[in-house]
Amino acid sequence: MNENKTNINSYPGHMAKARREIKEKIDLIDIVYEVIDARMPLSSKVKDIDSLLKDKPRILVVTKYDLCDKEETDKILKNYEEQGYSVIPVMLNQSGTTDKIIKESNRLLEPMQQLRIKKGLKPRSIRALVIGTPNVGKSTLINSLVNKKVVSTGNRPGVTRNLSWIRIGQGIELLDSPGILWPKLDDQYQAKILACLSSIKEELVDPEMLAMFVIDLLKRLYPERLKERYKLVNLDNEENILEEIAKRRGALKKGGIMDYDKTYQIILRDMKENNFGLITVDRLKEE
Ligand SMILES: Nc1nc2c(ncn2[C@@H]2O[C@H](COP(=O)(O)OP(=O)(O)OP(=O)(O)O)[C@@H](O)[C@H]2O)c(=O)[nH]1
Ligand SMILES: [Mg+2]
Repeated sequence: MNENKTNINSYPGHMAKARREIKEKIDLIDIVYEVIDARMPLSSKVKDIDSLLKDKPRILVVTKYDLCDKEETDKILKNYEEQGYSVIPVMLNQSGTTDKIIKESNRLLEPMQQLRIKKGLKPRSIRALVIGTPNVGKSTLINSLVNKKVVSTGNRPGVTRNLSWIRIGQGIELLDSPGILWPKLDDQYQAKILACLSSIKEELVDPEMLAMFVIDLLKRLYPERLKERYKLVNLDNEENILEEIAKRRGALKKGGIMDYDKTYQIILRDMKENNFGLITVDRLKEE
């Protein structure tokens, strides 16, 4: 357990187990669906998995595209494409957006099927592994591909606990996996981004630290949205910002004293529930 909550370090035992299981099963896999969240297309990408995934063909599935700032997200997706990734944005709150994934999988695996035909074998079902950080939408993606609720989902990290196979029609078998992080979250900026968009368990993070991080982030990237949400006149002083939010939202204790804890929770909830509008919190580094 993390003793110092202002320094986020979350690597529960089940994540190490998931990595081990993926390592054991990878040879059975034809293609990997690597899932990232469109609101944090850089931060939500699992680190250190290239060697784990060997040289399997991959599709970068970008979930929550309906929730992001498309202009900013598209810049990052273009960069991934330039690096050679096959990138497919999806809106899993709507139906029909995953058809492209099946088409692209068949296209990427055509050489494998051709090889089988040459050897006198029949083409076989494609086996796809779904992988990603916690809460990015891996299980929702599977339900959407299958077109019914076959695995549990929820807007919090750690919903899926085990690797499990799901057979769907359309010649594909899917392997759902629990969200994974990496042993040392040494990039604390990235850790905070993951935490404020629900990919790290709330209990592990200091609410004051994270709420102030959110204020700072929005001040930098979306100052107008921040002002608009809480009807703030200016963003000059953090203490004033907190006080204004507390007043507007009635986060006050007896005698009108400001309730800091409640104020932090309001800010964190607004972030998790997308109440600042369509936002993307990652930016490519300037050249
Ligand atoms: N609006 C919107 N919500 C989505 C989308 N994809 C996933 N979600 C929501 O994101 C939350 C997390 O989805 P899950 O499928 O449980 O995520 P997961 O990656 O399986 O999470 P773990 O199993 O906990 O690692 C749920 O509340 C989903 O409804 C999307 O494209 N758009
Ligand atoms: Mg899941």
